[in-house]
Amino acid sequence: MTPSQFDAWLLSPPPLGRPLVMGVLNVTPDSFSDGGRFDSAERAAARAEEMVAEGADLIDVGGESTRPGSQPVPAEVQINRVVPVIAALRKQGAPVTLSVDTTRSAVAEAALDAGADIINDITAGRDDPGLLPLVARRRAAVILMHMQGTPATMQDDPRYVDVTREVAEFLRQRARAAVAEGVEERRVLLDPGIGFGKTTNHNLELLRRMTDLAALGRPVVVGTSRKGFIGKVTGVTDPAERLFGTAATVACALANGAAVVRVHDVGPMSQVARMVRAIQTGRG
Ligand code: HH2
Repeated sequence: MTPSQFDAWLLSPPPLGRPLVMGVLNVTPDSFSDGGRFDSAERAAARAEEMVAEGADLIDVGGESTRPGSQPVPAEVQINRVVPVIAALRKQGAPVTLSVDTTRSAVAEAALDAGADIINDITAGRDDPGLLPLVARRRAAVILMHMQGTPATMQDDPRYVDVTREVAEFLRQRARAAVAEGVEERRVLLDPGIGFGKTTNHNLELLRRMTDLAALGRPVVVGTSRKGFIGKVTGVTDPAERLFGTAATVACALANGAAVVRVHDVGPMSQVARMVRAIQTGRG
């Protein structure tokens, strides 16, 4: 999907339009499931091209692992990792919309300069006060994600009274904050942050009650791919082997109103997305 097609999609996301598949491209040495695989810009760009051929509408390029227990990566290091990949993809003219997974405005700005379209901020603009004003100035799109705590400590003892209600309320407030900073409302996407300060049961409940998040009126992005709670439920310890568990979560999220699924296994999950859509619309 080209950036202008994505812009048009923002005006009619699901349930009117089709759901999108976002491919994960971690240019990091230490990501939990694909760390170290794409350690040069050429290799990473080739993987992105492969994901587009497999059906990715969007590619999310990240230069910082945020797995439980991880530490922040300096902005210069993130820039050196993500900018060459974004620049290479733009030079090759890949028909894809590019997102950058960062909480730092310096990284976001360098990525936008290189041709990124979306800023994916797992702190929803809370880490760096310059991030939302930058998104507003550049008329970019932004993904605002919920997280309890920080990656270093978030899985220590996450607690909620009503996880879906609390996540929904947080996302509503952060969307309002983004708009107050000048971000156009139609360019705001929301994400419950599966696995970010949540137990297995919290994650399962969020998937079950996804309709409550879709009711916020903005496209909901969901990232369950290969995550630990799938291993807990299925007993599959190797993240790369969690394909079927991931497929179940993707189908469930989409059936319950999610608009974008963020996945590593783009080919299989594109099939899942197409199948769910066919069931929903009654058109094969
Ligand atoms: N999950 C991860 C990273 N970024 N962004 C959004 N919006 N939603 C998510 O669920 C999400 C995210 C973690 O997964 P991954 O990138 O595969 O691993 P790591 O953080 O170890 O690089």
